[in-house]
Amino acid sequence: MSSPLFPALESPSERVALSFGDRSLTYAELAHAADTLAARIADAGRVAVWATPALETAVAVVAALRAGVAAVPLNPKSGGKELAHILTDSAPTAVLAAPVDELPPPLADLTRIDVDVRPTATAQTFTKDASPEDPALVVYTSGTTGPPKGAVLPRRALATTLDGLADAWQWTGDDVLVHGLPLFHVHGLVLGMLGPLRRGGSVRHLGRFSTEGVTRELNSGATMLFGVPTMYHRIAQSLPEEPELAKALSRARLLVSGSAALPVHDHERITAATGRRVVERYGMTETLMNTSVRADGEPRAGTVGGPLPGVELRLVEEDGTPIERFDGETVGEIQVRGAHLFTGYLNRPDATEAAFTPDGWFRTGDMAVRDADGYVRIVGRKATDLIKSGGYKIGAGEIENALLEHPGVREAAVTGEPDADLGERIVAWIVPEDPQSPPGERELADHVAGRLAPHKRPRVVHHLDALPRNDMGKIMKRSLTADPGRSA
Ligand code: MCA
Ligand code: AMP
Repeated sequence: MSSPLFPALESPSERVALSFGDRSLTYAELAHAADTLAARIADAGRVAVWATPALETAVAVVAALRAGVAAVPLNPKSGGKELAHILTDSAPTAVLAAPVDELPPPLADLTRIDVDVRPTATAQTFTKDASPEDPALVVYTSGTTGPPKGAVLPRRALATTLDGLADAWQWTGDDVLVHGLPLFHVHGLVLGMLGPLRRGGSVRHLGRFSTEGVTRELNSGATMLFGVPTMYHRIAQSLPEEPELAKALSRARLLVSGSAALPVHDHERITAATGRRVVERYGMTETLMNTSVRADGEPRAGTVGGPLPGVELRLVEEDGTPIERFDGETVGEIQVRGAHLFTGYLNRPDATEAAFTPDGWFRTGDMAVRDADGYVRIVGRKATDLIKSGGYKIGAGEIENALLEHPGVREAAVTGEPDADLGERIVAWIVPEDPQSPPGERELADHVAGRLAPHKRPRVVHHLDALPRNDMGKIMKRSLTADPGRSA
């Protein structure tokens, strides 16, 4: 029999496993709730999970994993178009949701299973002998063009990445993690929720991120904080006015940032106010975690540390030749190999094949250099059409397609520009159908937010007479730069 993903659920204790505000579950309660649900969904094939930041989401995902059934976490703020795509593509047999959740129309045709976090039925243990290669999760992630693709993450990838992080961070069952990350992406769900459960530790979810919540939890026993750079930026901004926040952070055993680069200025402000250094790790939906600065290693702002246990990492030239130099200046694409990788994109053998080299290395598209000691510094991305905003990866093409569906839009191009809070903000360049009454910024933002998701909405809209194109008719995005004279 393969080893269980959550050893602490095999002989569950009265220790608190999860809490969301004043709602919490011990390991014994979690085992009871998850196994009762697991028995119900054991033959479901694949289930969707309405991934609100609530106990029910955690119970639903743990139940699916116990039942050996793949779970597809859904962003509850997904717009109709995005949701319809994910449902058609992943074809779940049921959706798991909290009894209080109202589900939007695209989910109406699906069998709904309410998640009961305190079932009255007699406790029963449910374990299925799932294989390490069986899919555990299907997580949707944006590419440069087209709708999001479902990355199929097998059980061994989850186990490999969480055990690699445990090694790098000396992460144990004594740790209490606090975070306010969404539960429909790898960062919040795999690292932030399944991570503590695999260690037999605790997680306290803030519901939504706030510096007050971070202060409260770190001052009352939490030992670790996970966040995206936008959250650490907001912490750095708040430190001068919130002395309690500085005290709380200085108590933490480990502060971890990921999903995008944390600017050195924010690293420095946090260290100056708290004496603590934020540790960065680097990952991707398809690869889970690749590198991290170790808890006992030298923290160096601007680097993401070295490869985690079990991860092979190389930099390659444009033509695929591996770069052997560790000189801190030769830039190459990061490629990775190992048991932490996904198995492929659901229903997209073409995209899966393109993502790997013939000898099995995954092409991340991230460009980096390596220092003499192997620390990786990410310096950019191959594709300019991928935008990282608030830690979310957003494809320009997906937003352009949504904008083109607005009747007032004739042509559209989307770019990212630097933003102190979000890292990058989404900028839309629009040629209106009627230059006399172009659609406004708010109208276009609502249009995109309603179809895709609010984090994909443009934050700035520029109106143009025509998009700059080269002789081949291709839009020259690099020449789209803010010119106050033509701003909407
Ligand atoms: C605003 N809102 C709207 C509209 N405008 N709703 C509908 N229509 C509109 N036009 C709502 C938003 O939904 C949001 O609601 C609120 O108004 C504020 O919006 P926004 O400014 O976008 O949010 P924010 O508060 O600034 O969010 C910042 C954030 C967020 C909290 C940092 O970006 C975030 O949670 N980021 C985490 C991303 C993440 O986990 N990425 C991991 C993927 P409400 O406040 O109710 O939501 S990467 C990954 O997994 C890899 C493996 C890795 O390495 O980690
Ligand atoms: P996603 O596809 O949403 O999982 O995002 C993965 C991408 O986030 C990676 O390919 C990187 O570009 C970026 N990323 C994640 N962690 C970091 C980090 N610590 N520093 C810089 N970029 C990061």
